[in-house]
Amino acid sequence: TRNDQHFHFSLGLSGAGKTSVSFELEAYLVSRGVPAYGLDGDNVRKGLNKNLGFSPEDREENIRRVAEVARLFADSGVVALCSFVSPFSKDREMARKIHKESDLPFFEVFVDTPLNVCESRDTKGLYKKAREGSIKGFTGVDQVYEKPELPDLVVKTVGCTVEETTLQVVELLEENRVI
Ligand code: GGZ
Ligand code: DAT
Repeated sequence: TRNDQHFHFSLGLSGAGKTSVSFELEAYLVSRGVPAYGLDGDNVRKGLNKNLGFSPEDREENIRRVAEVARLFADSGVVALCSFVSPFSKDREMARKIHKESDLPFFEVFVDTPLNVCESRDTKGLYKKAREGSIKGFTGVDQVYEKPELPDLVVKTVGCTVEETTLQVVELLEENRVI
């Protein structure tokens, strides 16, 4: 059916919890027989997008390619769960447009974790490097993060577990009869 063709886009700062939630959601969907696959910086930027960095232009191209790949996944019946910082509103609009033009459901989920929390998690030690100046153009430190104005869902990660946050996304998909 067309119902299992959809695209889920979660965005937020580095360390916000996008990948944790996406992977938990992937496991949840797959255990219920819904084919799903998580795309994120770790599996996309090392291969398909290895020629791209973090300038605004490269981030735009990163998101454009991810959206096109997600569209192909959706076409094949696999739910694409994409977790990218995607700091620029116009790039998120482009990803939405790519899906709307193919009549594919698109859900933008903002993982709204405050910068100071992301920085205290510093899961990969990148904030420390950005503060020291050894990484330039780091989102939230010396490059802008444009907060989503009208996401389909906003989830918090402070004071709740990965499972609890993921359930909020599951509810969004249920409300929209995707699952
Ligand atoms: C932001 C960076 C940067 C810079 C490396 N700015 O915690 P992470 O490690 O896994 O998430 C970040 C990831 C961001 O890649 P995306 O493809 O999601 O970015 S975008 O959507 O903006 O194209 C972080 C790491 O890569 N990283 N340098 N300068 N994040
Ligand atoms: P991102 O992909 O946004 O860079 P991540 O998933 O790699 O973030 O790291 C998020 C960290 O936060 C990870 O160590 C798990 C932790 N965390 C704590 N509570 C969370 C929640 N409710 N949802 C997601 N992550 C949470």
